[in-house]
Amino acid sequence: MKAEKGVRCFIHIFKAVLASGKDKNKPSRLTGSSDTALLRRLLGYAGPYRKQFILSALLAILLAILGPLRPYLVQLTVDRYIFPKDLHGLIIISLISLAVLVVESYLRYQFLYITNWLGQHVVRNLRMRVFNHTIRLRLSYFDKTPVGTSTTRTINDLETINSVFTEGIIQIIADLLTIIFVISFMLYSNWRLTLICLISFPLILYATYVFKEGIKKTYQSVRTQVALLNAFLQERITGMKVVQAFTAEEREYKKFQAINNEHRKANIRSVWYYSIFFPVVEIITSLAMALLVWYGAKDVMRDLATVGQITAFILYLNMLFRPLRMLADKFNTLQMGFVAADRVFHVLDNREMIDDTGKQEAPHFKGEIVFDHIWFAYREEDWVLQDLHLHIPAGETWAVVGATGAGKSSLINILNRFYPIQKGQISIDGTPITEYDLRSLRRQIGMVQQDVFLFSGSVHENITLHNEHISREQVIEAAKMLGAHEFIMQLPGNYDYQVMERGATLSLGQRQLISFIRALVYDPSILILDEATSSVDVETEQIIQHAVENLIAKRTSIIIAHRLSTIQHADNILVMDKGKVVESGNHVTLLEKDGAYKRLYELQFSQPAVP
Ligand code: DUT
Ligand code: MG
Repeated sequence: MKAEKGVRCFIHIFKAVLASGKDKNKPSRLTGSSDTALLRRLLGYAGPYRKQFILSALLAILLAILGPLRPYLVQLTVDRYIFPKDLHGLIIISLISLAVLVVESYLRYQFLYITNWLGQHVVRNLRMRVFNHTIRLRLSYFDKTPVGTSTTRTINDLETINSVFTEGIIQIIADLLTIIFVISFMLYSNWRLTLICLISFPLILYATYVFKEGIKKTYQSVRTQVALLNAFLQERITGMKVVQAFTAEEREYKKFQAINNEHRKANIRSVWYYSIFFPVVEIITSLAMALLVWYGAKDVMRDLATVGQITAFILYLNMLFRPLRMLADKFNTLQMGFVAADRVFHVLDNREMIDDTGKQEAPHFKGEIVFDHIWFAYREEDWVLQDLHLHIPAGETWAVVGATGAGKSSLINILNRFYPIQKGQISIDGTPITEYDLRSLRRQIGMVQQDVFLFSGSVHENITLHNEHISREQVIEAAKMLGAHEFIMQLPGNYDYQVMERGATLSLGQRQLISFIRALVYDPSILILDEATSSVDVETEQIIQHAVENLIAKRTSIIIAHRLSTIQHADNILVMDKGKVVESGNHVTLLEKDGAYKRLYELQFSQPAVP
């Protein structure tokens, strides 16, 4: 409870400080939260480490007191021991000064270590939370969020938040306390000299303010430029084949050059602020010192000050101006931390979660699937499936054919709930799919997707997806069944062959085979194949065909195919067009119908020979 009080106290101080730094050009907040709300939320994440937080705050206070103590000791040394020529006392006070220095250094080490430790722990927790949240978001979130954005949120933005803890909050408090204590010590020693020193204070405050505002703007543009650079590079590297095939290197190079120029300009602007600010501060500090020595010397002559005090005040001046200079930087760090925190919280607050309220554990299905007047759109009212009504009896194999973009893949996207449907209901074995526990539902639906994705890692890991319950034997068995065992055995390292990112070191057909094995090892009760063999050669396709016949014999299956040869034995064939089923029946009845299916069939098989 004490910790909470302490935190509240800090927030209070901050409210005042931050309110003074508000400006109109602040980047718009995604969550609409104020700085204090963001800070409170961030500090909430430090909750488990409140001991460390309090300790670092205590250390900050101790250091703020110890700092000004040293110049004070110098003053005593000069006035009480050097001028009166007290050698014995001089040795003692030197030893005390040394002890203070050692203690201060040790405390500073502890302070730096703890604040960084704290920052790293908070950021680690927060990062895990962001990732955990991100992998639970609906696919529609990823459809509209660039990959780069999600990466930036979990990596760069969190790094920036780290600096709120390591260079932000506590350090600013420490600096403010240092300034307060230094001025108190100065006033206590000699108020006339103090006032002389503070004459230059408004000047330095103004310079700091100008610097802070300027650097903030340039920081923001640097960050924007970095993000642009990242996005550009990432996309070009992924699409390198297209760039090179269409000899677009020169044009891409020019574009890259333009972005780089902007990046350079933004950086140079921030460098400019630094290079002007530090000399200016240097000049003001020197002026303040000159004033101090000038008036101080006169005061010494009039016995209003001592030489020791002047020596101490020169040290005080440095102690006063250094934290001031740093404060400007730290406020920017804090501001950037808030901007980053705001973005990260925006992700965390995103409620586009997969609605996972189903409680019922999905059993090994018999496999009766009913699509009951389904209406579905990826984007509002832009119907991809319209009033779709299907009744697939348990154990049957249904095929779906139709033009590109007809909605075939969408049909299965909604079956395992990648996307929510707008109207109607889908049920399996008589229970709406929304009532099943999502994970158990998906485990029962084996799916070979149209676009195969492999992760970097071994072939084995790509098949099991790190599920330790699947043994190497099971994997090999499934691979043999699909006729993929031979090709895997020819890879260096066989099942431990390292697949590069996105499966770059394998052919498309080989990748399809691996994703096929992936679907099989889970022994699902419903099997869905979306163009699963579109890229393998005819011979391999026949082997798979044979395997598939065994597989589908004991479970409900939906097979999407462009090559009609693979689906002729299906119990029922649906011909889809523009989100609707336009024909349905088995191969023979559909041919008799002399409709869309017949036309497709003739196009593929009985093309008149080209003369
Ligand atoms: N669509 C989207 N967002 C997606 C996927 C598809 O808007 O994430 C649209 C594009 C298309 C329609 O839905 O107009 C149907 O796409 P689907 O992928 O279902 O088509 P398909 O029948 O599987 O086509 P293909 O044979 O090319 O795989
Ligand atoms: Mg498709």
